[in-house]
Amino acid sequence: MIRQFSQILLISLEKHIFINNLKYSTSALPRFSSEKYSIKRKNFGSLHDADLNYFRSLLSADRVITEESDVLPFNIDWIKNCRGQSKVVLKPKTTEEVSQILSYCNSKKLAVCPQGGNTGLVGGSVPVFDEIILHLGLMNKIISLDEISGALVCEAGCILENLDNHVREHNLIMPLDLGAKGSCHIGGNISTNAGGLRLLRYGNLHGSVLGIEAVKADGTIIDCLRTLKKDNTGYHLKHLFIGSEGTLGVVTKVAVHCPALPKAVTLGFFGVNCFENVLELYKSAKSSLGEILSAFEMADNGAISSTVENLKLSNPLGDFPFYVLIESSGSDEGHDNEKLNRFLTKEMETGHIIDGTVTSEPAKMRNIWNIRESIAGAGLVDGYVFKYDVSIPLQNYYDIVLLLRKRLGNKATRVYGYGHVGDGNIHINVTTPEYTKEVYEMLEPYIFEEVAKVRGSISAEHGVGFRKPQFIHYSKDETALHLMHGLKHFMDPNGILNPYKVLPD
Ligand code: FAD
Ligand code: 2HG
Ligand code: ZN
Repeated sequence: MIRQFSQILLISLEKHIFINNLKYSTSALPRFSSEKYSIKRKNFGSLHDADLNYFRSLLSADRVITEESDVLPFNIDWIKNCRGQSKVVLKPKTTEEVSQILSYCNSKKLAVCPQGGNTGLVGGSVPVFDEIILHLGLMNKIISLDEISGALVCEAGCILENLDNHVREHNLIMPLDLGAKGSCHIGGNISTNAGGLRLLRYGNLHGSVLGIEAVKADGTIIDCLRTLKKDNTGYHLKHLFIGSEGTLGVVTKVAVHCPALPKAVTLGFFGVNCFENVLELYKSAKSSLGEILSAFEMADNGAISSTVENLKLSNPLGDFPFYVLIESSGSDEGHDNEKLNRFLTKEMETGHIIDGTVTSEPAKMRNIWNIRESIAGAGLVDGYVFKYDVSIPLQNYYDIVLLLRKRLGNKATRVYGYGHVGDGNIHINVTTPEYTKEVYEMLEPYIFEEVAKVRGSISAEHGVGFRKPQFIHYSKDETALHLMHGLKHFMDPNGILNPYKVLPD
């Protein structure tokens, strides 16, 4: 029954405009991060003509970008919050070039900011002062794919969507998917330990990454590029580079395990009356769908409204306080549909689902995913967006949105929550016509204090970057921070790799 009904709803969805990968511009350039957040430049070397000449001799002139207008986009982050003052972008093509660049920079104490697709949401991908931008975009070769084991080996600058398209031709998929897939690099994904929409099913990158080649700050190439599932020979060094946001080394090649492409995928989008029912639905989806449950995402009314009002997407369902997106992926359509239909019938009877639409058609599924993935950019149309990405125990998951709405009152244009319920990860977006210190100070550290009260994490999947080092103690105790500082010092004694990021001074 739900299937017939969904056909009608999905016809109207087909008119949607795909907006993935579009950059949303605000009219004014952001202020320099160093001024906005009062940061003092550390004692690094400064770039001279002799340095540029060295880089030109190493890479050739066209891979040393110095024209101010060409460098500008590399200095500004995706949400137009952070802006660095770098004078040069270097575009290596090989690991050896990365090694030579770093060895040179280390000897001159020139600071370096590694950059992938520049879709990071915590300001980690752009410089703060005049760090040299090391852009990995030309290191984009696929090296090998083992169809039997599913091991993909490629360079760090490969775009995630290109990799996914490539492995799909061999009946495999990438173990991760995110709204930024058209721009983000696998090296950036690994460096941020990106989560995204498939984590519920395939786990995080600490499980999927089989091997890594990385270059240390002094230029040493660390070869941990194995494709083995099991390899307990000593310390698991690859994990140092997963999620360390370019502060411990530059990832140059990766080996990733790609699971089999599911033969039967079905996606449902549902209207739900209250957050308690979102949780009931999740509990029931886990037990009823079991191994075929591959995504369970939630968006509140404000999140979906922002895509409707700001991006002119049409919502196929009526107005609901909450929306849930459930995906099942399996290998036997008949068996999976039977399970799904039983689950949906039950959940409509219990009233956990009030309205919904279900489809297995690829184009229609893409349209539904598009609504979900567009939320990240929709808020930017309001002017400015403060973004928070936290893990909270599920029973407290949505409380923070209610608290913030009350606290901010009419100071915010919108306050909405959405995210990966299945992973206990909520994104809170607060939009305003422009950045103001007043709203900033109402949000921080308040939000982190609230998260710490329930022993949550102040950064679930986006990382710490430039924006959160001073708050990391809300989630990590002193002994852990001490060890992190020790590791950083050991790996990068001059501190040239992505300074001002991740660790507090
Ligand atoms: P960048 O933004 O360029 O860099 C991110 C960090 O990694 C920086 O600290 C940078 O210095 C470092 N870095 C990049 N490449 C390397 C390298 N080769 N070696 C060493 N360090 C490097 N994140 C999620 O986790 N889940 C999501 O669902 C999700 N959805 C998103 C949706 C949208 C629309 C956007 C804009 C972002 C989203 N993100 C999400 C955040 C972001 O896309 C991810 O963090 C992504 O993994 C960053 O990849 P990138 O190549 O753009 O890296
Ligand atoms: C998502 O899940 C991303 O859509 C982006 O992690 C979250 O922009 C955000 O707040
Ligand atoms: Zn997310």
